[in-house]
Amino acid sequence: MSSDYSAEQIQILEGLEAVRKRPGMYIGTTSSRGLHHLVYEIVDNSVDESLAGFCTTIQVEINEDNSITVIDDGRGMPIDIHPKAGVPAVEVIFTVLHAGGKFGGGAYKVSGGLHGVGASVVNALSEWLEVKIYQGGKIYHQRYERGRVVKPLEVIGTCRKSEHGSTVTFKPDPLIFQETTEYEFETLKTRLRETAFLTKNLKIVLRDKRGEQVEERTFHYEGGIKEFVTYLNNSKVALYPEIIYCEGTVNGIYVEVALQHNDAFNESTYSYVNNIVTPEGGMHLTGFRNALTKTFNDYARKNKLLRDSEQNLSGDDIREGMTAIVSIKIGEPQFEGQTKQKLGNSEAKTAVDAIVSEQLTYFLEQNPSVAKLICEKAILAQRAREAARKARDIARRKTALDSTALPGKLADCSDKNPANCEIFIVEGDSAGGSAKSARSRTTQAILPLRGKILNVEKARLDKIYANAEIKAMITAFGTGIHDDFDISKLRYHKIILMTDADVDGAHISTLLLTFLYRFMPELIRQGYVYLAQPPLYKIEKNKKVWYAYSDEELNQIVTEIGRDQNNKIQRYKGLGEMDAEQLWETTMDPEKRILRKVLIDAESESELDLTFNTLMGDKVEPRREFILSNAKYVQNLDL
Ligand code: TSJ
Repeated sequence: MSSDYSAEQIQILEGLEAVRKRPGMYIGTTSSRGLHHLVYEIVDNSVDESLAGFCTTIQVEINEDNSITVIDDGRGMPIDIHPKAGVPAVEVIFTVLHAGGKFGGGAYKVSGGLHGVGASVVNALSEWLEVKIYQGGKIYHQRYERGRVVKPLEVIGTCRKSEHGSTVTFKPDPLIFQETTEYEFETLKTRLRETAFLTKNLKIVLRDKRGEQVEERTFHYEGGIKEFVTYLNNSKVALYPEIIYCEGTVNGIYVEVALQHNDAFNESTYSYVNNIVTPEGGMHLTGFRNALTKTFNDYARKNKLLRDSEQNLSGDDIREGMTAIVSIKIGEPQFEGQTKQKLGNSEAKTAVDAIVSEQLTYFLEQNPSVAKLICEKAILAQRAREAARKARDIARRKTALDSTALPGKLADCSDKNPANCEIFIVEGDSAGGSAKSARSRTTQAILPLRGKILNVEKARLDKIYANAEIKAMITAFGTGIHDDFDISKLRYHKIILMTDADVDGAHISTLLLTFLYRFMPELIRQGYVYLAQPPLYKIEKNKKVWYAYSDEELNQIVTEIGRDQNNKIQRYKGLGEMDAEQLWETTMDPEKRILRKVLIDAESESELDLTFNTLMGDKVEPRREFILSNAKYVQNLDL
């Protein structure tokens, strides 16, 4: 990182009015997510200071009024006068869009949020913002309102000469964040924990000062991403105790990789560039995968774990049950793809490949028992994959001969345009029957499933493909699966999971979501998956009927119609208690029903992955913890 930073490096590009006019362009959205983005944009600056080697602790405070204070013990933002602007550099950083060497070829920013826009955008979108700088025995202060300077930079006090750092407090503008200006402790906690994992030795403290008593969490991981892998594997049974770790710099690219296998079957690899998650991977991930496949095959052959007559292990075989973090730091990252989340720099591939190949080879030679465990697991995976392929081939040949390839239990709709069509996945044959008579036949298809569906977190591929309920869903959706998956063949643009509003129903929804998330994540990512919302209560009074979908709503209705003995209140325990007409009216009629869309927050996919294996994995203790803390992966949506 450059050390002779000066005000000159800051380029002036554009005014902040544009940011207030079109905030979405700069932070993506003004929803709760955008609100939280502001914090990350500020914190990222302190993380950069830590990466540069000058900052050890970052404190983030949620204040009583939902303003945020970020405190670091770095060098303190520069206060020298900017030669062109004639004002202190800190003022330029806060008032000029794109201020920062990032856009002028310097190195002011290394990490950065999804949009990498920085301090001036946060300032523009804040009702007010105050900065304090501790430097050379003095405390400097400046205040802004909606992006404009209201107080010039001035010295407001003294501090010890040895004291140094930057403190920023901002209050998000309610005129911009109209949906909500309330911060969620859990959301900040997840993100800051991830940041701490990715920045070895950096201590991050999160403090919520809103309640009666202050809630505080500290994240400080000396092991960095090694501890991240341990954390992600916490709800699983590790195949070996070691975390395999590779680290080094090639051509200015700093590479860090940590991995460990567990006894389950899913791969969980998360890749980062300059601390930003890259959900679509890119060159760094490709380099990692190439090195992994090559190194393990070389090792297995050399040590006769794989006979000459046997096929090479595939990348998928080696990555079965693997949890890995790939993190690189690169000077000028180039992001590609539709969402600009895929790393395009080909030199990153070379760098990761070189470091992992060399250090993994060494690790395997030093740890032959671990190497053997991984190779044996991969060989089993290879056999299961082969068996699954045969099963699929047979299934494919069958369907080719069979004229009605669709599953027998499916009551299909007549419209053939997927955009108009929906499929209800219904728990139980009896509810399936009601749904079949209730539905609108042109656009609504019904697929009843019998009882509990297979937990795909605990089963191998061959068993999964042999499962009748899963086969029925795959053929009904029409998309195929894994390598054959083709979203353009999807036969319904709404996949609606309809289960009882009780614990068993919730369990079945979770199993179904787990299957969809693991095997057809694109369906969720592209917003095709929904949860039906059946009513919890039916209220009858003087021949009039109301339905309530929550306890609050029940209360509200009863308050409105008056509390007396004429009220007949029925608690629905399952879909089966409703007749076809009621089911249509309350849960299926597109005009009246409530659907909840299932969403994956790309930025926190590691948390979601953890959610699924915590819920569906083997260990009981983490599962209970999860249910108590009850993370969210669905969003309410009226349709
Ligand atoms: F976002 C922000 F800009 F408002 C902000 C920046 C917020 C917070 C809480 C901290 C920071 C920040 C910036 N912390 N540390 C720094 N460091 C510098 O700006 C800095 C200081 C000195 C030098 C140098 O070369 O002497 C270079 C830099 C980048």
